[in-house]
Amino acid sequence: MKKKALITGLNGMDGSHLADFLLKKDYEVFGVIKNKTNETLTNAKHLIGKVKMYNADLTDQNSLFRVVKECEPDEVYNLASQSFVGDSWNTPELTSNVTGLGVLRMLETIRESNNKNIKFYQASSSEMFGKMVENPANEKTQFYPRSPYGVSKLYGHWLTKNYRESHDMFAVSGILFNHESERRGYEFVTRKISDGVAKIHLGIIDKIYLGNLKAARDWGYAPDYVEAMWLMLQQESPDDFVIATGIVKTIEDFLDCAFQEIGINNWSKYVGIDNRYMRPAEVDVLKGDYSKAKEKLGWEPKINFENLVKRMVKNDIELQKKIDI
Ligand code: F7E
Repeated sequence: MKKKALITGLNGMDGSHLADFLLKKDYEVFGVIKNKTNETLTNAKHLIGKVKMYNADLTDQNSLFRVVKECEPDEVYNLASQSFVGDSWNTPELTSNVTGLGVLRMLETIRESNNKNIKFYQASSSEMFGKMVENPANEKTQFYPRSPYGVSKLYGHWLTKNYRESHDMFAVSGILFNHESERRGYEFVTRKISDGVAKIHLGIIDKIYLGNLKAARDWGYAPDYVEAMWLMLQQESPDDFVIATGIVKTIEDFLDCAFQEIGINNWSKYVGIDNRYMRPAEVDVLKGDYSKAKEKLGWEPKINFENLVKRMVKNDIELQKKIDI
C-alpha cells in the first residue's frame, strides 16, 4: 500500500516542492489549500490530477478534522502559514491565528483522530532566533524572535514539542533557515530582486525599490530543504533539526550576483531605497549550524547561493519573455 501524506499550504513554494518530492517517492499525496479556485492555484497548478486538493483553512478546526478523517494520512506536513514577516506587523492577530494557533488546531486534529501513529512535521523557522544570541544557531540556541511572525512560529514550535512530550506523538519541528526557489512569492526580497532584474534586462522597468540592503541571511534552495522535512519523519524517534547552509550573504551580495547574470557589475543606479520596506525591528543576520542534520539525517544542501540566484534570474527572464508574447 502507498504511504499517504497530507500537506497544508500545498500551493506555497515549499508545499508544491514537497508534493513533487513525495510523488516521486510514490506517496499518495493530499493537500490543503486556502480559498482554492483555478485563479488562486499558482504553484500547485501542475499538481491537478496528481494530488487530491481540499479547500480547508488552518483557522477552521472542523475543516481540518474533515480532511484528516477523509484522507487518513500516515504523515502530515504543516507548511501553511502567514509567512511574510513584513506583513506580520500589519496583521499580528491574523498571523498569530494562522501561524501560531493553526499549529494547535492541526495537532488537536491529529490527537483526536483514530490513527495514533500519524507523524507530524511542523515548519518552524529561523525567524525564531531573530536577534541571534549565538552565531551560528543550532537546536540548543536560545530563541529571540523579532516580529509577530517569529513569536507565532515560536508558539507552534513549543507546542509541537509539548504534544510530543505530553501525548507521545511523533511530532517534529524543522527549523529551516531562509530557502528560496523559482516558485518564491514576489513579496520576498529574493524574488523581488530576480523579477526586477529580469524586467530591467528586458527594458520593462528601470529601477527596483528595496529596504535594508545590509540584512544578511543564510539562503538555501527550497527543493533541497523539502527532502530534509521528509527525512525527519523517517527517523526512529522524533527530534528537531536546524536546516541551513552555514553561509551568510547580504541583500547587496544577492544584488551583485543577480545583476551579474544580466552583465551589470555596478547596480547602484538600478536600485533605490524606499523606507516603506524597512522593518520596525530588523533581524540583521541569520546563520545556521546544520551539523546535527548532517550527522543524523545524512542531509546536506546541494545548490549553493550563486547557483540559486542564477536559477531565479534565468527563470524570471523566461517568464517575462512568455508574458511579453
Ligand atoms: O526578507 C530585507 C528584509 O521578506 C529578507 C520567510 O520565508 O525567511 C523568510 O523571511 C530580508 C529582511 O524574508 C526588502 O528587511 C530589504 O531582512 O525575503 P524576506 P525573511 O523576512 O527573512 C524566514 C526564515 C521565514 O520563515 C519567512 O517565512 O530582506 N529586505 N529590502 C527586504 N525584504 C522584502 N521582503 N522586501 C524588500 O524590499
